Order: sequence, then C-alpha cells, then structure tokens
Amino acid sequence: MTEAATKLTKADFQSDQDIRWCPGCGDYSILAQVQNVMPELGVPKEKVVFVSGIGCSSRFPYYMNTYGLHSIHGRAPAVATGVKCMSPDLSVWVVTGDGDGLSIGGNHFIHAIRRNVDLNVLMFNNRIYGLTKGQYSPTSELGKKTKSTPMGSVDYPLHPISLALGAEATFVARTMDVDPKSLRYCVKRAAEHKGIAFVEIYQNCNIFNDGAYDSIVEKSIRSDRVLYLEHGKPMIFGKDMNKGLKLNGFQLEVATIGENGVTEKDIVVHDETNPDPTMAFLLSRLDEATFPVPMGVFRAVRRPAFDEMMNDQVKAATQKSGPGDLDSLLNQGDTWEVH
Ligand SMILES: Cc1ncc(C[n+]2csc(CCOP(=O)(O)OP(=O)(O)O)c2C)c(N)n1
Ligand code: SF4
Repeated sequence: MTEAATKLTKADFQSDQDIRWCPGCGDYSILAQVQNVMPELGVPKEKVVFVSGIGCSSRFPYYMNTYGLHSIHGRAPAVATGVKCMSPDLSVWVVTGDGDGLSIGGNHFIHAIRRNVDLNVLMFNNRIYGLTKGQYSPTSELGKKTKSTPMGSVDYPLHPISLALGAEATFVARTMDVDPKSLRYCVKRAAEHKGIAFVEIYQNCNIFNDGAYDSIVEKSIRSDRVLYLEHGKPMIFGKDMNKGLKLNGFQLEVATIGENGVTEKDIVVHDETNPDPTMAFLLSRLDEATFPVPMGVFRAVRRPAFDEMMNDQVKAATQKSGPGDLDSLLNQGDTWEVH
C-alpha cells in the first residue's frame, strides 16, 4: 500500500460533475458507498478505472474521481477486459444495468464471467430501463405492465445470479441500495477477489419502477424477508432469528427452529468456498414470494484469471522468441495485394 493511498478519503473519489440522476434514485446511495469503500482498498486513484455501458447507472464513471470510460451499450465487459489485460496493475470496475448488462450486453456479460477476467462488475438491477423512460427489462417480472408491455410482459425474467453461476462465476454477491453496510461489505469483498467478481445490487428507480423491492427491503419487514449469508454460519433469519433453510432432498425449505423437532443443527451452514456451485445455485433460485432473499456473498472461489494466464503466455513467448514484430508477422508467408 502506498503512503498516498492510505491518506485518501471519500472526498478524494468524488468528482466535480453535476449528478444527473433523479432526486431519490437508488443510484446515489450506491455511489456514496462505493466512494466510502475506495479509500479502504489502498489503491491509488490513478490505478482505478470505472467502465460503463449505457443507461442511468452507466453515468457512474462521471461521478468517480478516477479514470473512467462511458463506453458502448452492453460492451463494458469487453472494453474492461482490454483495459485489464493490457494494464494488469489497474483495479478495473464495470458498472452496468439490468438492461445494459443482460439485454444488449448479455453475451459480453457471460463471456467475461466465463473467462474469469479480473474485473469487478456492479449490476444495478432496477428491473426496468430507466434512461429510456420505463420499458421492461430482462429482470422485469412476468406480467409486468410497462410502456412497452401495456398488457403485461410475456417474458420470463432472468435471475442474474443464476446466470452468473451458470457461466462459472468465481465470485457472486447480492446487496441492495438501502443497506449501506451490506453494500460496503459486498463492494469491498468484490475488490479483494482475484478474478471476476459479480455483484447484483437491488436498486430502486423511483420514477419508472418505484417500490420494486419494497416487499423485501422495507425496514419493518426486512429481517423476515432477507437472509444475510455468512460464511461458516447456519442460514438463519427472521426477527427472532429462529427461522432457517433446511435441505429436503434436493430442495431448500424454510424451517422454524424449536418446532417439529428442528434444531440449529438441521439448518444448512453457508460455505461460500464450496467448489461445487450447486448450493449457491439453489440459493439464487429461491422464489422471493415464499422464501427469504439471500444477500451477501454466495460464492468466492479462486481460479487463475484470464488476464493472468494471457500475460503469462505473452511473457513465456517473449522469453522464448524475443519481442514480437506485428508488421513482420502480418507480412510473413504468402501475401496478396487486392486491387
Ligand atoms: C444500440 C442501442 N440500443 C438501444 C439504446 C437505448 N437504450 C439506452 S439505455 C437502455 C437500457 C437501460 O437500462 P438499464 O441498463 O437497466 O439502465 P438504467 O437506465 O435502468 O440504469 C436502452 C435500451 C441505445 N442507447 N443504444
Ligand atoms: S430514471 Fe430511474 S434509474 Fe434513472 S435516474 Fe431516474 S430514478 Fe434513477
């Protein structure tokens, strides 16, 4: 850690740009918590890059006093992959929305994850297209009435965490805009992870999808609706901390400790380091109408990152054959002139 890095504060990461989000948007809280976490990472500002696509969420790089790229719709993972591979000493962040990352950018999203590029991907999931004024997105619920689905959506929604796990993500977490502690924790853990780190953030768009998460995150009911995952601890939740998740065959079910002979020993212990992603996948599939919504780190396993392996190969090739010459490579062997 450099001396300059240890002295940084939140204010060092705030830019002088006017913030153009609607008053009350959940994006403000995410920005504030990311700016809070940055000084704790011990990375100098000039070693941090935020890359975004297109959307309200994708305005994020303007507001961070770091390097930033407001790039192409859905292509932030591809641009960020290039940045990370060519400058492996940088801390590279992708900020995307459920539309940017899962509609037009779905392909780039899964391949950046599959390759385990050392990027931190923050997906602001408001279950709507905000910037374009309220069309349904790939995470909008079936039946959702929006400007582009006036009779209700006939699309089944994606579960971003299931998708990330299916694409072999080595780090997956979920948090929410209204929980600064959990937000800071997940962002910090993502930053510490080597390889792809995917964080889904439940975010309220108070203009076009207000209250999308009220039935989960509203403070008076949150302890019964949210299960905070803690590595090595049983998956217990509820305002009396007496409910938990128990396995019944291949399915999870909610059980009450102290009823029907259920004890704490019956409750599944969370293991974020399990090489087998099956339990993380089961957690990502819980129906939010009848189960608590897991928040925190689902999975954190180590696997060599794409950028590490690629740069190792470049180093080995350079040691063996000397520095390359692109011009002579392109002109070697048979060449043609096309008129
Ligand atoms: C090639 C292209 N297609 C479509 C659009 C229109 N467009 C801009 S942002 C966006 C989706 C934004 O939704 P999301 O990623 O959820 O971000 P939010 O605004 O909700 O933060 C769309 C469809 C565009 N700008 N460019
Ligand atoms: S439209 Fe929605 S997501 Fe976009 S800035 Fe406004 S409240 Fe936020």
